[in-house]
Amino acid sequence: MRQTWRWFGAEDAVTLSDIRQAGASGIVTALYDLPAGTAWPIDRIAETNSVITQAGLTWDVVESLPISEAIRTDAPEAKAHIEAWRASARALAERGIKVICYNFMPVLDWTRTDLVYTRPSGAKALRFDLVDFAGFDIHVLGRTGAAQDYPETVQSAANKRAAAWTAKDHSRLTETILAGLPGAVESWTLDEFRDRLNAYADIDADRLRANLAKFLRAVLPEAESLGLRLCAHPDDPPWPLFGLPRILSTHADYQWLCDLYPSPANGVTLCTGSLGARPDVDLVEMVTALGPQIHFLHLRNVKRESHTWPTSFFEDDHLAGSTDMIAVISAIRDEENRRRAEGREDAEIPMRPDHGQMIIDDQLRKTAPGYPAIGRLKGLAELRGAALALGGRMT
Ligand SMILES: [Mn+2]
Repeated sequence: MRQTWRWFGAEDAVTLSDIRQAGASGIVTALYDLPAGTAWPIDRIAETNSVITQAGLTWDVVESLPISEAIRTDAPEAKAHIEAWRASARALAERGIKVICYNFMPVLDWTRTDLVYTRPSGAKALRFDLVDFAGFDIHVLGRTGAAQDYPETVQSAANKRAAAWTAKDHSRLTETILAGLPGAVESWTLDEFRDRLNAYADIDADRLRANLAKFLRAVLPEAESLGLRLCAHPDDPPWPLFGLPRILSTHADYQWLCDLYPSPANGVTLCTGSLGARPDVDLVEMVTALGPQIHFLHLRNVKRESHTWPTSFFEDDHLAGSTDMIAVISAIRDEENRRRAEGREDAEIPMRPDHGQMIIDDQLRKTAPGYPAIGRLKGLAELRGAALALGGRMT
């Protein structure tokens, strides 16, 4: 595996030097200040690339080249936004950046209810508490029909818990849950959020799939000719939230994606943390079945609290949690060996330790939720050790 690290640019409190010291050799970044639907200027790409290269690292993966809500909903601006996306992809290819991660989650990106869930050790983790989430949906947001989206036991626990919430609890939950929204967290109000949800009133999973297919058919032929490898990140958590459809949550969803347009350009970001929140996803089976299409790996481990979904979970240590990470790494090693035997130039799959707990000095340094320096360094070191012990290659 190629050891990469997500870097949020010059504003990131975790510097490129920190990243090298952690043992990573590749960078995963994007032009985060440009809104979805904007074509990325080639000089901005070149400038970022040069800062990374000067630090002795390489820009291996773009995460993400964002897909606008207009594209997801097939609104009138979709055509122009797809053209802008293609222009950005062309500009990236021209600078030699070939792996582009994207997601197709409506409105919300990843969603958690607690960003500082304290573990017995004192480490702080990200957590999704299903009862808190249901309580927020039913009683704070007050979404019509929300209650029936949850099992009865969850509904009644949520009703009981929400009855004791203060105004402070309401704003803490609102801020935390809306923190997964791309863009400025502070500027989102519940009313704006409701407007965003309303844009999907007529969009079910089938329509969302049709919109993804339309986008892919527009971008993949050119991406393929440029040697780009697009890779779709799974939904996080991998089930519908707030009545919104989600279409990249299971192995079958990914099989649909790969079958839609078989091409090296049409690939997968295998995020063991997102997919691992579902007990019916077998990650080793996914690595084996979709191996040739896996262009990017996010290794992270969640601890599920029930054997069904939806479920509460928290982000555990990289080698702990509900996913057998050693088995996943073995399957990845086999896929990389297969690629080497085939002579594929992308035999080493870029991998990043996806999230880490806040440990030691992380709690003194302001970083994006899930992206502290030392917690991720620890995760990367454990993953590297496991991969090497299993006979994998780490670059
Ligand atoms: Mn991920």
